[in-house]
Amino acid sequence: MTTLLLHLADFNERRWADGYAAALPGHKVVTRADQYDPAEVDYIFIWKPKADAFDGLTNLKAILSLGAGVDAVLRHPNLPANVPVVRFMDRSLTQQMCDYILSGVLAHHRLDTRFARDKAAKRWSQLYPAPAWNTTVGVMGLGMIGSEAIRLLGAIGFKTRGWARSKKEIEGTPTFAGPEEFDAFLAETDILVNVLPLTPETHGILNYDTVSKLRRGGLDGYGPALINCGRGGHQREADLIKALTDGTLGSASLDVFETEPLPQESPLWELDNVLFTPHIAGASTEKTGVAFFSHVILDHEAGKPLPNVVDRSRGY
Ligand code: NDP
Ligand code: OXD
Repeated sequence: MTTLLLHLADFNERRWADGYAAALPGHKVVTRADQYDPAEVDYIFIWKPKADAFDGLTNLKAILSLGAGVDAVLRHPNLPANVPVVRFMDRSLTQQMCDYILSGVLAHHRLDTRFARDKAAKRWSQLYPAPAWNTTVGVMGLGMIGSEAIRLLGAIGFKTRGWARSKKEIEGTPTFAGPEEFDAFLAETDILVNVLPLTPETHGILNYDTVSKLRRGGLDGYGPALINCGRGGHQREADLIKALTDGTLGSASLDVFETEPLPQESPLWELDNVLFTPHIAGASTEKTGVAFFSHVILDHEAGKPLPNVVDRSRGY
């Protein structure tokens, strides 16, 4: 009998287990609280794996990651070698991420933090934000999320440009590839959106030097702006605080942080030009997660290849 083990750091494993049991009749679904033989486990479904996550799992066929970003999985010291890692990704997660990006782009383009400051000061100060086509949004990461965000941003009038590891062809959007084209990508960007995976190459990429290279003078003089919904490890928070304070950055939307939850003493809580969310830009629900991975398991048992397999050498 096929056995699926659930290892979900801060989620209710029992509820997910009930969902899987209903979707996978004839399978054994266990949680860490149950009695089971680790050597019998075929699949492990994980989120933020703890140190002992893979102990004794000698016959694993696949590691199923609830997170679309697999940085925490790949840096696990006891990650079994040669077992494929499959990451979650579906239309609803992509759409949620795009909803977050679009709302952030519109907020910065419409100078929301500038008007919020005026409101706090009871200041009536009219200024009419320019139309969307005056603003260029540069998207870092042109995978599932970044490419769809570019399509949707273009549809509501924004100019777009994109940056990835390899060259892409996107109609109507100039694209840039690799470190050698990074500065050219930044130079005409008014709102920088980060949806990269966190890898050794992208760690700390949102630093003072990067944001200093963004176009100045856009967003009616209140830019440039940054939106980070990739990972907290992408941003150097001390640099961003400096940039948001000295005017190098006009405003930012941050969904992810170097340390989560964001520590109480972080100055980011106080900055009135930062739109804050607690890592909720996108997520899978029990419904979407169980639907996706139960199909993965059933298809794999029927001999079909695993989808969304992570390339461990690239880190995503
Ligand atoms: P994909 O794997 O589909 O796409 C990743 C993109 O990043 C690719 O275009 C890739 O380039 C590019 N990339 C990777 N490394 C580099 C590099 N060194 N330099 C330049 N470009 C690079 O990922 P998704 O779009 O599905 O997701 C992206 C990330 O979003 C996830 O890894 C996760 O961290 C984050 N996320 C955050 C959520 C939240 O709630 N805040 C929810 C879901 C995801 P190439 O195309 O050339 O390979
Ligand atoms: C993810 C996330 O990577 O929610 O899926 O951050």
